[in-house]
Amino acid sequence: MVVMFVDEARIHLTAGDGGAGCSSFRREKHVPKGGPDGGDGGRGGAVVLVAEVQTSTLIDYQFKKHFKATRGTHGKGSRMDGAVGEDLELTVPLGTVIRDDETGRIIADLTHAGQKAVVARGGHGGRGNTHFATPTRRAPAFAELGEPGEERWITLELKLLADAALVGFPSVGKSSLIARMSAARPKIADYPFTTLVPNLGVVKAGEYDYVVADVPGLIEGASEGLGLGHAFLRHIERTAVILHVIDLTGGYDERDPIESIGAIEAELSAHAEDLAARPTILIGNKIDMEGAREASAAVAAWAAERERAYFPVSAATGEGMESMMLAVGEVVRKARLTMEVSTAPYQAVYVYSPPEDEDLSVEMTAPGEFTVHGKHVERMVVMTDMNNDESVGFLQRRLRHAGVEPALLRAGAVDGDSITIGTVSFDFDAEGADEV
Ligand SMILES: Nc1nc2c(ncn2[C@@H]2O[C@H](COP(=O)(O)OP(=O)(O)OP(=O)(O)O)[C@@H](O)[C@H]2O)c(=O)[nH]1
Ligand SMILES: [Mg+2]
Repeated sequence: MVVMFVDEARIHLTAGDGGAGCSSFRREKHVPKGGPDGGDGGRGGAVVLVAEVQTSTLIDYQFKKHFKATRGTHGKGSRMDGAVGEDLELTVPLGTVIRDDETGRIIADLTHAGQKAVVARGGHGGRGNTHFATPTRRAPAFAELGEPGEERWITLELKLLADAALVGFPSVGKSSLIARMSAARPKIADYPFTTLVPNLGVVKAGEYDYVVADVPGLIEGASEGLGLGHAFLRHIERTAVILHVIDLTGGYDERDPIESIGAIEAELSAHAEDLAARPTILIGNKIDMEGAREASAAVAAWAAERERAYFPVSAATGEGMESMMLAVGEVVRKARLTMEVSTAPYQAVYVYSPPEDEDLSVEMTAPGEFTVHGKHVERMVVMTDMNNDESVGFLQRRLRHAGVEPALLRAGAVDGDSITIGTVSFDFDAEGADEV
């Protein structure tokens, strides 16, 4: 049995808007009106999710919910193009599934280190007026607006595997420790085998975050199936780091703390050889209790002789917890460095954007009212400066070119009907469109 629990976060992403194109004309001495020289707007930055080994939880996304990439800057005269907006990269743990909230569709499943998913695409920059010059229109006094960046709510979902497991005899305080280290709230009681199923908690300590499992107490013979034995030793197999907890008071069966270390380690290595070689941190718990400091000094000396990491703590008072949690974070970080990493650098698994050549369609929403759908035409509209007659005229021709007018006529639209494309509505004027 491998215990997993699901970490989830819902976040809102906004890609950068494209910068507007510029409408400008060359100015030279003695030349009354030079040709158009407006530069293009820069593309907006995208929001990109990157799978990273050193991130193991979605904890960062529990607090901050809104993320925005920078916009492209506007074009300028003298054919100066605007700067491209910077992509915003958000790191997520390996195994993060990204879902689009609106459609429920899976956008990406990032399983390898370095994999990237463009989740919100930056808007195109508007074209400057140089692009609209033709032999018959030498001085186009309009430019395109920038396209707004994509924006969406997504849900991140991660099935967690523990980085570290708290192991030890019953009642040493494993559940009390996870309760101190994380938001996990397992049952704690002064009798052995309180914990029957593992609990997982997300720990945040300094710059580290990692997942800790609190597993049922082990007893001698666990490796042969005694107690809750086998099932949980199997679980420990999958964790990179072992947090071996000892009760400095001797615990319910008055066991010598140092002897108890050997007893548990014998069970671990009897179960699987390599468990004994796993990075291990010894945690002496209940330092607040009578006689515990003397016992701790003995364990500390024993550990120092063997160059083993040892931290005396109290889950009850919090003493020693912070430095122990930081040390665990560091060992987990090192353990992750040896994890397999995809050799393919920066592989984009999925670029979120519907195909550009999506079919154009016309929908009658009410008698005399029509809505035109189509990514391409919607983009034309949103990038048009509606306050500029010349650019509106240009839009009309482009729409006709894209087949909007025949599609409207086929759908039964007549002069004067209300037409909506994206955010803009206007009256249908088939005749007028012809004249432009
Ligand atoms: N004084 C003191 N008591 C503690 C401390 N940590 C745990 N305890 C007590 O020790 C008892 C056992 O604690 P648990 O956290 O349930 O121990 P456990 O290791 O999870 O036990 P099992 O789930 O049965 O294996 C409880 O009565 C706790 O209140 C501590 O640091 N100081
Ligand atoms: Mg417990």
